This record gives sequence, C-alpha cells and structure tokens, in this order.
Amino acid sequence: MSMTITLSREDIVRLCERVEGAQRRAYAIPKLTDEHPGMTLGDGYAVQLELRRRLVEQGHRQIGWKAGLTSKAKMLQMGVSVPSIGFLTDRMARPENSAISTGDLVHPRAECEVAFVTKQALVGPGCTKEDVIAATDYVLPAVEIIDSRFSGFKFDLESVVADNGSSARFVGGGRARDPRELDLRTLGVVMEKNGEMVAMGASAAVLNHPAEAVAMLVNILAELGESLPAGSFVMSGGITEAIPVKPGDSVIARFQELGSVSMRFVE
Ligand code: OOG
Ligand code: MG
Repeated sequence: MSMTITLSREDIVRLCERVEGAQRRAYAIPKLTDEHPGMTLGDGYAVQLELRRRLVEQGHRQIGWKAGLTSKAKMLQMGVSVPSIGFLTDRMARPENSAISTGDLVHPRAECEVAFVTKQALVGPGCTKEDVIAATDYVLPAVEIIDSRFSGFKFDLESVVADNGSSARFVGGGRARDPRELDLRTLGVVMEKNGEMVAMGASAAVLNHPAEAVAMLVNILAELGESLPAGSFVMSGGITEAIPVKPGDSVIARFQELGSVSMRFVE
C-alpha cells in the first residue's frame, strides 16, 4: 500500500472543507476523484487526518478507529476490494436502545460488527491477530450506522477514505466478553429490521477472523505514522452488507455468545 501524497496542502484543506461541510449539513457531494482522478490513497488519508485535526480542534474526542470493507459482502456491495480505516469520536456514539435521528444524515445504513476494546497499545508494522487478542480487554457486539457523503452511496477507495470511511454513528451493546474464551471466527449474527430478518452472517466473513481486521488497521496506522493506544474502541468491519434505515425503522442485531444490540430511527 502506498501512502504517497500528491495533492497540494491547499487542495487537501479544500477537499477536507468540502467533506466536513457535507458531514455537518448532511448533503451529498460528488466523489472527490471526479475532480481529482489522480488522487492517491495517501491523499485520501491526508484529507481524513486533516478532518480529524479540525474536529479535535472543535472539541470532539477521538475514542478509537474502525476498519471498513473487510468482508466479501461489503466489498461486493460497495465495489471496493481494499480495506480502509477511519477514526471514531465521542460524538458518533449512541446509547443502546436509543432513538437515533436521521435528519442529520444523508442516507444512513446499518451493519453488524464485532468491536474490540484494548488494554495495551498496539504498534505496527507486523501486528498479528495474536497480538490483537493478547492486547484486547474485551469484545462486544456493535452496529455501525454508516453514511457516505457521496451521491448515491457510490465511491472509490480514495474518496471513501477521505470521507472517514463513511463513519457517522455507532452503538455498542450486548455482553462484554473475553476474546480468549470465544471462538471469534464462528460467531453467528442475525440482523432484524422491523421484526424481519434482513441480513445474517458469521464473524469469519471479516478477513477470516475479526482480530485480523484489527491487526490490518494497526498496520495501516503504522504507515500513517500512528499506533493504537490502550483503551481504544475498535470496530472490525461489517460482517454482512449494510441495510438502509429510515425514520420509523427499528433494528436489532442478535449475536451468538455476545447478546444483542438494538436501536430505532426517528426524523
Ligand atoms: C465504507 C465503510 C465500510 C465497513 O464496516 O465495511 C465499513 C462504506 O461501506 O460506506 O464501515
Ligand atoms: Mg462498518
């Protein structure tokens, strides 16, 4: 993976302002590569890190990271076959069983993920899934509500990375479990929307083992000159495809061994 930056500082700031405006006011914009076809993955991460810098300056607190596009279902749905990472802040967290407003989102979708909370720092390159399991305090079930700021939810890797991996909201719940007491490959999950099953899968869909996605994330962080501090909350990526949600919908993700996570959506 090459993290070469080709855009000027001015272009990075301008693209960041465009993404930030679309996130804040919930409107769709054309994908960034329409204007900058030569944009690289390194440029995408430069825009993402500029966005993080601005949000932190505005008082948002980073609580962790997310891996994205780590399962076949997600790669096929989005047409992008390289995993990505994005940052998570305190403002994106929503309590379990709460009403989540959609008025401040463009076209939200919900997806089931296994989340990790770390107790030791993880540093790449060369981070392995064994390192991740050893550094994990507990795992818990989570639902991520993603919201691409790009028209039609259509993008390429460079654009989605600049848009912070479509991060918008997330809900953790269920039971916190010690990953050393579970087989993290074989956890089944069923997602229901308004009482009907809409998606199902098993955790091995995520790079064979969700801890593998966290290791990949740590190794991407190393390429960006960063590491994963102890106490981080990390989402390992959607197991199934993401399901569109609108006001009036209620969603419940039922995980084997980990319990369930529910929420409803309002205007
Ligand atoms: C990109 C974000 C992917 C996941 O879990 O795969 C993601 C997108 O699909 O909009 O969060
Ligand atoms: Mg996700």
